[in-house]
Amino acid sequence: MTRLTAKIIENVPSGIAHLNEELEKKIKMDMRNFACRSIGVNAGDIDFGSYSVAIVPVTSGEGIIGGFSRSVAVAVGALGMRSFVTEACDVTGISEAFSSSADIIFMADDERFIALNTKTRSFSDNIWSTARGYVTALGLAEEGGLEGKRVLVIGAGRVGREAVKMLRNEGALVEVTDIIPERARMLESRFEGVRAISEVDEAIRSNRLILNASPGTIPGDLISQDAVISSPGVPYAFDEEGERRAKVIIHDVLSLGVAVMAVASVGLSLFDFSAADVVADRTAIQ
Ligand code: 2YH
Repeated sequence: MTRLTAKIIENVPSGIAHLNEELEKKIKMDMRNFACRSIGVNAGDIDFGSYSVAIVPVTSGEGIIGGFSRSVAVAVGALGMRSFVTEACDVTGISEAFSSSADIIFMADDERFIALNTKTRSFSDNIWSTARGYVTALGLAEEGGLEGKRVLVIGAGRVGREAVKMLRNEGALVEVTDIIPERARMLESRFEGVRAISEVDEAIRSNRLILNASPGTIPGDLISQDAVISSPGVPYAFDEEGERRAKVIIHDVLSLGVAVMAVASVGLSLFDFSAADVVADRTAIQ
C-alpha cells in the first residue's frame, strides 16, 4: 500500500476550500454532503458542531508523517466538527484525547488508519471509507448512476478490492486489472459480474468509467473522450492529455477518505462497514 509522504499531503490544509469548490462542480455537492451521501445518512441528522475530534500522531513503524495529523484535523474541521491534534503521540496521546473528552479519535500506523467513536464504539477504517467515497463520487459524476454500466477498476489492492465489491452492490459490471494478475483473477472467481483483465492499456481505452486505485500513471492517450474517473490512487495518475480528454477526474490525496471516515464513525449509518471484513479480505487474498 502506498504510504503517504509529507510532500504528497503538503497542500491539503491550504487546498481544502478549493477541494470543496471542485466537488460542487463535479458532483454538485460539498464535502459534508458527499461524505453523508457516501454512507447513506442525511447531513441534517448530524449535529456536526457538537463533535470533538482528536487526531493522535503515531510514531510506530515508519513514524510520523510531517503534516499528516494537521491535514486530517483540517479535513475533519471542514465538515464542521471541532478537531485538534493531541500534543502527545501514541498511548499518551490517546489518553490525552480521552481526558479532553474527544468523541472521535483518528490515528494511523503503517497498516491501518482508523477513527474510533469513544462514546458509541462506532468504528471506521480508511480503506473502506476511501473505497466507499470514490465509488459514491463516480456514481454522482456519471449521469444516471452506475447501475448496469461497465466500470474498470485499476488496482486490486485493499481499496480496489473494496471498490469492486461496492460497485457490484450498486449493479455495475466490473472489469478489474492489477499488475499482479492473480489478484484480479481472485476477484473474478469470488464475485459474479466481475471480469479480470490482463491487457490494461486496452481496458483503459475501452472503458469510459474508471476507478483508479493504483499508484501507477495512466498515459492520457489511452483515456477515452468523456471518461468519468474517480481516482483515490496516489500519486496523481494523469497528464494534461488525460485531463483534456476526461469529462471528470475526481481525485484528492487524503481529505475525501477522511471525511467519509468522520461521518461513518458518528455511527448513524446502516451500512456494514465492518473493519473486520477489510482485514479478513486482506488475509484471504494476499
Ligand atoms: O499512510 C499510512 C498507511 N499507508 C495506512 C493508510 C491506510 N489507507 N499511514 C499514515 C501513518 C501516519 C503516521 N503514523 C502519523 O503521522 O501519525
